[in-house]
Amino acid sequence: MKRTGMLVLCTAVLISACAQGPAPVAGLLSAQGGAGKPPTGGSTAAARAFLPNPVQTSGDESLTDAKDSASAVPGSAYYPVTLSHLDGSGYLSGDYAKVISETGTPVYGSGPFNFTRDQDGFEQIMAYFWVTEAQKYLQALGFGSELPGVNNRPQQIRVGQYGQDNSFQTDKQDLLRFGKGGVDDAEDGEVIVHEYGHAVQAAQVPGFGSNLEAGSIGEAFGDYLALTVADAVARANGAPIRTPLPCLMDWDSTSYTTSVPHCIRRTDTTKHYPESVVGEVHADGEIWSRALWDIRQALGARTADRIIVNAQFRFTPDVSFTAAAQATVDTALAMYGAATAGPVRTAFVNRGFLK
Ligand SMILES: [Ca+2]
Ligand SMILES: [Ca+2]
Ligand SMILES: [Ca+2]
Ligand SMILES: [Zn+2]
Repeated sequence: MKRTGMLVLCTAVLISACAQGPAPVAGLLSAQGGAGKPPTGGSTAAARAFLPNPVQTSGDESLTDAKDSASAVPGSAYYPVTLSHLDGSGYLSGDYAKVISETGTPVYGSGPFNFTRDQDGFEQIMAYFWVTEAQKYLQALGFGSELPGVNNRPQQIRVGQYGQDNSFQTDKQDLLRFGKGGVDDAEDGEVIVHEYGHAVQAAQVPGFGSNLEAGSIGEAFGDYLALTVADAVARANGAPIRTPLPCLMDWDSTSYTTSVPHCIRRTDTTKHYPESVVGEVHADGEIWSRALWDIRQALGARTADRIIVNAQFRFTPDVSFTAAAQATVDTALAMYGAATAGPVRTAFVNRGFLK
């Protein structure tokens, strides 16, 4: 998904999670493919992960990367989880996620995988876990059964080979890449799910995000999906939520933000269209994500998320804010009727997208 020049904005250190980046290296080689170890046959494995990150679960905004040291994060930040939908090869390859290359030795075996953050395997586990959980969340909403599927196939992932503080998705090769700048990007589940959000949209609308407004909707949806998936997964696994839910990437952003709480962006700003537009997709995305947040507050996560994701099938690659807002209202009306469409419309009117 190569966008026009004005939208390739993923170089600044502040833009840790991004839709775009340089074209990936050609010729994907699976590290697993040539390893030749025997299959383990297991479809699940025990592991430890951040849910979604150590700042959100501890509430400790003073945590810092300390050069990827294990001692920078307390052991209580690691939660026991179950990796699922593995293909039995013994590698991090399964129905919805496939780690195709990585820094260090590919994770292999039947588990338990109890890595710490200084070990390369930790980010591999995080990427596999969070991508798989995000797809499972979408399926639990009905996508792939009652509703059309959204990216319900093995999502290829590269972990830790991109040296900048940036992660991105490209639909050209259906690939997510996670960088290692500052806090390793794949140590924050909200970074991982944000990038997966781009893959979801690209699967729904090939080439999505070809202009400023559609690109902004893309960044907003990535943030929103990160928030709602992380909320559900944290609750399901007994992890506390000690930072504001609208605060994204609490851990990754400790590397490049000074104010507390550390957030790369938020979904509860007062930005308003058109006067808040600055012409940058991440910044302008905060206008859209506030509308999504308000829909969630009004309708609850499940109903809101079903509407928000289902509406995206109606988007075009260059959809405008106004057209996307109207499509979302129309989707709510078709799925649930006027009483539910009303609050959806109100959320977009309050942001200036609809009159
Ligand atoms: Ca690390
Ligand atoms: Ca980072
Ligand atoms: Ca967060
Ligand atoms: Zn992005």
